[in-house]
Amino acid sequence: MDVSGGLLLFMIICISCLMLFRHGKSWKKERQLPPGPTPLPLIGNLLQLNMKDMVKSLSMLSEKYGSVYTIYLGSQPSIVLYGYKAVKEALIDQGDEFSGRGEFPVVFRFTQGNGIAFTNGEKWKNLRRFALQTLRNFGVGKRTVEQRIQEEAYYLVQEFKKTNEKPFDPTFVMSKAVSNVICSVVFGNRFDYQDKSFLALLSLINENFQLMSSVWGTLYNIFPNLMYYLPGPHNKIFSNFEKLKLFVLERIKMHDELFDANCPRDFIDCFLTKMKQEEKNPQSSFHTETLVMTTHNLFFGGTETVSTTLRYGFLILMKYPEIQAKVHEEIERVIGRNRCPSIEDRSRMPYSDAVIHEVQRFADIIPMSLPHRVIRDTQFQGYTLPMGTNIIPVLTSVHYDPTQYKNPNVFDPQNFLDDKVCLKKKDAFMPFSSGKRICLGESLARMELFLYFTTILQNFQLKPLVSPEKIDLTPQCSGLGNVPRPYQFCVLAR
Ligand code: D3G
Repeated sequence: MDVSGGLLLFMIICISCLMLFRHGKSWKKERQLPPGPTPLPLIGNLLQLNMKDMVKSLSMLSEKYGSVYTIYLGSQPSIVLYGYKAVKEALIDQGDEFSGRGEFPVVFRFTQGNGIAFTNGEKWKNLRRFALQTLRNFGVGKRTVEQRIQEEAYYLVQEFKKTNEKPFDPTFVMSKAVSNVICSVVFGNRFDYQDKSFLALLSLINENFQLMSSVWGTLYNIFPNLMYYLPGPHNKIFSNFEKLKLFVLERIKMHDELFDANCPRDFIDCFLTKMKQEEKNPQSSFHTETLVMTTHNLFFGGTETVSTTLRYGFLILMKYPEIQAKVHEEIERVIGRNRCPSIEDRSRMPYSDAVIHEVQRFADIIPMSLPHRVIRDTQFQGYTLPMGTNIIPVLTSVHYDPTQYKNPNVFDPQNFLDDKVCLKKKDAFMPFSSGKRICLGESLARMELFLYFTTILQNFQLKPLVSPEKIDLTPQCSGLGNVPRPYQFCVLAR
């Protein structure tokens, strides 16, 4: 070995020792953390985790380490909560302590802590309070939005009819219908289904949900400092987010130009009003960056999760035609053919309601929630979790908890029906997560799911292109989301 080779080797040994020493120190500090697999310097528990299916790895680790354990994603510890009991005790019983948003680098690189879904502290509290109030003022959870969804469901039916019983992929027509509801509330208008630029935006959202659910999104979240410099599909996430941001910025500019304080048209106008009211407050949570990112979060979150659930739901109903037939029967009996479904019908349609709940449980669209963190030093199940520790509440482990559901791997609407065939509420049902970070669009999403499902099934029978046994319900990829495999189907007029 020559001198430079020796020097290089010496330096590598020094750096490795330094890292092991640093790791050892932080280990000591974290010695009160729950048990878990031994991490390696820098890569943490990478060797124990399958990037393609994190939930499966977390499930296997829970068999050895129990319902609360520590894993290292890179050099960062995260506490995994596995099973209904652990998730409930954290997110509900100790809801305040567990109310922080954990690290999510793939989104943070873009939002810089300014979007409502990915911010913390007073900023988050102020934005959340404001958003909930403003969404309510624009009719979310009320008749105004119900009518908006009914109108959109009508357009959706017209689009389905245009297919003339020929096969088609429902992805984008569904995201157009779903997105138009949040667009009406946030931007003040819906978009025409033929609008090419609207379709382009929805493609960006759809692609980002897929990329964030792929190995690349998962790797970025674990090794942001390395992935930042590496080429690969993950870089598309950021260019797509930038394009979405440009669109949002343009809409905000248009709102600013036509702004009339006496006549707020939508969420953006109300935010602009709030910005003007707090102009002199340097601590204000309401400024252009929080407006842009909050609008983006509502647009993204309000589009992709509901349309993915509906897309998964159609696939499930085609796999189980006897369940689809029972929904048809209930719609026929309760609503008939001469009027459109309304939210009032829901209480008289326990079977359809149970099917929708079961779709949400089974499809389990956001399997690990969005990451949480504890906002102060927290005692939990005999451990001390230092302030800021990341928390992974595994929602799959709630939805597939054998102590809560008889045969969790089987799709069965009876999970949500009692002996009297009434809807049975289950505590272990958290598709919107739970506690203080529960999805702020929950009531809007539930309305959309009910009205779109029932309106489509009132008008059509869903017919697969392959025999039901051949339909594969396992996700195409699983990360941030569980994304269903792409498919085409025919819709036959009833
Ligand atoms: C992702 C990126 C930007 N804004 C929102 C999201 C997101 C993912 C899942 C949900 O929101 C929950 N509705």
